Amino acid sequence: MKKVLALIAAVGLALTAQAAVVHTTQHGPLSTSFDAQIAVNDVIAGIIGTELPGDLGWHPANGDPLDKLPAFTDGIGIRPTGLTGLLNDFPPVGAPAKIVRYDFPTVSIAGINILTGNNGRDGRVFSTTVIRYSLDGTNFAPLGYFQSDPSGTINQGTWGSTLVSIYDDASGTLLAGVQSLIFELYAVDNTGGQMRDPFDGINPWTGVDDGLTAAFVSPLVFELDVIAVPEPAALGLLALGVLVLRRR
Ligand SMILES: [Ca+2]
Ligand SMILES: [Ca+2]
Ligand SMILES: [Ca+2]
Repeated sequence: MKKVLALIAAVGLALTAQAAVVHTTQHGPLSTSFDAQIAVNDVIAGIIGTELPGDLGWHPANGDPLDKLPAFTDGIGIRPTGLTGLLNDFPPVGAPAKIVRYDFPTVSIAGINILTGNNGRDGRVFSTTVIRYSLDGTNFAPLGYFQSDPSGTINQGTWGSTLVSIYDDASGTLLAGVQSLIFELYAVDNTGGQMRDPFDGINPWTGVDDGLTAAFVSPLVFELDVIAVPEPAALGLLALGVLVLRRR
């Protein structure tokens, strides 16, 4: 019996290994273009994250408390201040500008969305994020490195927002049994509206040198959405709803 279980576990691991974590990027012309897609009842909705050692606080211009940690999970996009979620510039090369942790009751996650943007429609609309997850609240493993656009992409007046969606291309479950996430949010730009990775030389996540000096201008992070896998009960209701619709 133990051998069978071990075999099942091994097959499960093999299947998991084949599935790939991927991300897609959408851009909108306005800073508000994706407001209707912001999740309001997601896993971390309303949770105030914990800033971890190495966190660089906020851009000096970002002075409204509601534009800081609460903004990441308040279910709305850019606020009238125009400075919502603006991270600090000039992080050390290779280091994030902000490191924030979220803890929640154990859940399976279907996807993670990162919404950034700027009324100024410049390089601050991009995002680069490393996400780590924990099944026990203590030990963390990397989910991956997610750069919204290829290095060298230039935004000068075209895009006001960026929605990065992270999911598993072979499963409705991105992460099972998770109780903590860490978001490491990096600088993205060089003041010229040009997306760059946060490294000089080889990017340790991609293995590629983008040939550009490290980004030092940080994004405005409007929202972090962590979407749970629908509960079986909800799926049942959904199926029932489909049945009812079909009968009509
Ligand atoms: Ca928000
Ligand atoms: Ca949300
Ligand atoms: Ca570089």
